[in-house]
Amino acid sequence: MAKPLKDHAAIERTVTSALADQPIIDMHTHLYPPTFGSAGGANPDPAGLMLWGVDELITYHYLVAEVYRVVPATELPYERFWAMSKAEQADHIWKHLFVGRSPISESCRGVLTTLQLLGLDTSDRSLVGFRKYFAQQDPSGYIDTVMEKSNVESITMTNAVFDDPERETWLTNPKAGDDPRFTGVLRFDPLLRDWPGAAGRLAEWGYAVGEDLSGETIEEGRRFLREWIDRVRTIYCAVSLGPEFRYPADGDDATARAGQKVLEQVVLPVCAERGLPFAMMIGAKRRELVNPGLGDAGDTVGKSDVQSVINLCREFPENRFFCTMLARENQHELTVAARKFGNLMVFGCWWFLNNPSLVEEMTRMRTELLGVSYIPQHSDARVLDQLIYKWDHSRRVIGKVLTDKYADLAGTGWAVSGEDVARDVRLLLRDNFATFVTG
Ligand code: FIX
Ligand code: ZN
Repeated sequence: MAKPLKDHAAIERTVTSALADQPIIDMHTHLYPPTFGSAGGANPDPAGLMLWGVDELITYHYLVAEVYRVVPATELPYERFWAMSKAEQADHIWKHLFVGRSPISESCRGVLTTLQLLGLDTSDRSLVGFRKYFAQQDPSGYIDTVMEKSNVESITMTNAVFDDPERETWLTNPKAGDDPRFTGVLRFDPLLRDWPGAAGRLAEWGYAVGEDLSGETIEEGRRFLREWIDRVRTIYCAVSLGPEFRYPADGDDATARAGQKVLEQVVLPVCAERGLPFAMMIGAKRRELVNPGLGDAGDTVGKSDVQSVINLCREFPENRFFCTMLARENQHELTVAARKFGNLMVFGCWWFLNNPSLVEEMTRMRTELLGVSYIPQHSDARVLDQLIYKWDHSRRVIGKVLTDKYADLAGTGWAVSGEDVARDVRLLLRDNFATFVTG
């Protein structure tokens, strides 16, 4: 019989080391291997999709939004900011969010956690030394450094097939995704959010589809998905859906009705046929409705409809669904929905929820309602180095919650052992995902 953990301090030590020692599968990022072009280091490719280094960290769209709160567009027009070099943008953000004010927001703190855990001197308020360090790094070797420091064993990409640079990379270099440290996820938002636009693109690409979904459209849509699932070697398929997403769709909205038909007759059948989960990330209100001048920073959050997720899980029992919602207000109802369906796996504290106060609230609630049968976090990293801070910060909060929960458990007289904790942490940080993906 394994030795039971006696007191709160022993439990805390055990939980902290179990989390630190557990390699993570990061199930949702926007990261890429060097085959997609490296935008950092000594010879940056400005068109490269592999973002890394201090200037990319500082110009992450979360910080762009925050700097525009202190230097408004009336003072610095968006077009002027976007015309700056990456280093000039970083200098502007560093001056106003780090030197001119304390960098205590989660996004600012994250930059400093990353630099600190890389062993750099974060008491230095100049960027010169940091830039010198990154200029000396080799992109591929640096990926190993970041994965080792964050203890991430596998990085899941977001391969958005309707984004031209992404699609062209795959078509010109079939080996683009061969880096064993990365796995592919086929992302196709327009298929469900804007079928008329998507149909036009597919037709350009040689698929005999029609906006009216007639003729061979359904079969050709399935061919498109199958071909890209194979090219990307995708481990699940994904979309981001707005807060207005409903299943079934609102009868008056022709585009939404078309999206529903594509979901029912193309996406879910192909996912089921290939045994792939379908991930729905719901609640992002895109920048066109908010503030397009901010670019990726221009999106916001809206409350979504959990009943639509319930309807899908019930009506498609042969499909497996990942789901995360962006609004704090949706979290309790979505977590309760996960108690009703074994084919629903809730995951992550997405985007505007990835802050210690909300990660703690969500992780406590999920653990109390679901035990260890959920996926507490994904990084959503867009800049490689962010893996270091996003996982350091998340491990700390998840550790706080698990320590309390195991202490409560020990209080019942149940013998909590280090082996039990390590097993549960392995489920939370890796095996719940790995098992759900293979089905
Ligand atoms: O749709 C998504 O995958 C979102 O995560 C992104 O669009 C968003 O910009 C982001 O990176 C949030 O963290
Ligand atoms: Zn994302």
